[in-house]
Amino acid sequence: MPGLVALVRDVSPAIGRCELTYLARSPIDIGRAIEEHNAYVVVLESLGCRIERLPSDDSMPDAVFIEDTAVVTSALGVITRPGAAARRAEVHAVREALSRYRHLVEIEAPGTLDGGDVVVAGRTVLVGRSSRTNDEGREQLGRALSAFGFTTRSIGLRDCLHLKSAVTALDDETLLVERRWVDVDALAGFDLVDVDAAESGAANVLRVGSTLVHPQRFPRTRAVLQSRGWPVVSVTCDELAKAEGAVTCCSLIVPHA
Ligand code: CIR
Repeated sequence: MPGLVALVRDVSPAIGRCELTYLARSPIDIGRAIEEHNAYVVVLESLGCRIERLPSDDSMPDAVFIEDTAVVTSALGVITRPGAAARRAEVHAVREALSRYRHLVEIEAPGTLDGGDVVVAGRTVLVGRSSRTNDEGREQLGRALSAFGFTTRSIGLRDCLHLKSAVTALDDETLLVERRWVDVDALAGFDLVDVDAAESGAANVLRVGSTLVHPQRFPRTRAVLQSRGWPVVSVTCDELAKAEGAVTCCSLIVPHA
């Protein structure tokens, strides 16, 4: 029977030195960050994922945000070249783990691409024009995936780190959006569900099968999703949010035969 693997990575003891773009640095309680991350992993397990947990160390402050190191589609895995030079060594362990489930290609210099900038919805791949992902990285991804029938669209962003801060897929036709942060005209053809206007940051939702994993601190947007029939499981990710992380960034969900 087809299953799901969730690749996750431990919280680094050096997470206090994480990359920051929009937030001022504030102290991260590592014990609480680890507890939150463990609880997130338990939720993924409860949704049917087999967990593969990679270690981290103090040379990789942002390693827990494993999403940025790869893009996983049904056809292919793409190992990224993260836009933050300090994060590039994170890809090695992920390459090794993912190679057991997918044929892999790599984004090569001078291309940069963060997995957080890539939303796969059906056969459409939305790629954010962020400070982490450049034209060359986007084009390399588009070329690799076009061979498998995927169409790539470039999406303009503002005021947020990654495309997935502003847009995630609820299903193959429907996107959850924070329209203040994204060029919605570029999302033509999709059904759009808006986050609650009081909840900036609530557009980052993780799909696991048909269930949505969403931060508990956004109850109004959760109510919107539930009123439209989506099952939602809430998780706490307040400490990792101080490192500009959210729910999608802490796993790579890999369907496998
Ligand atoms: C960074 O700036 O790279 C990390 N501190 C946060 C990355 C979050 N990644 C994601 O949302 N995909």
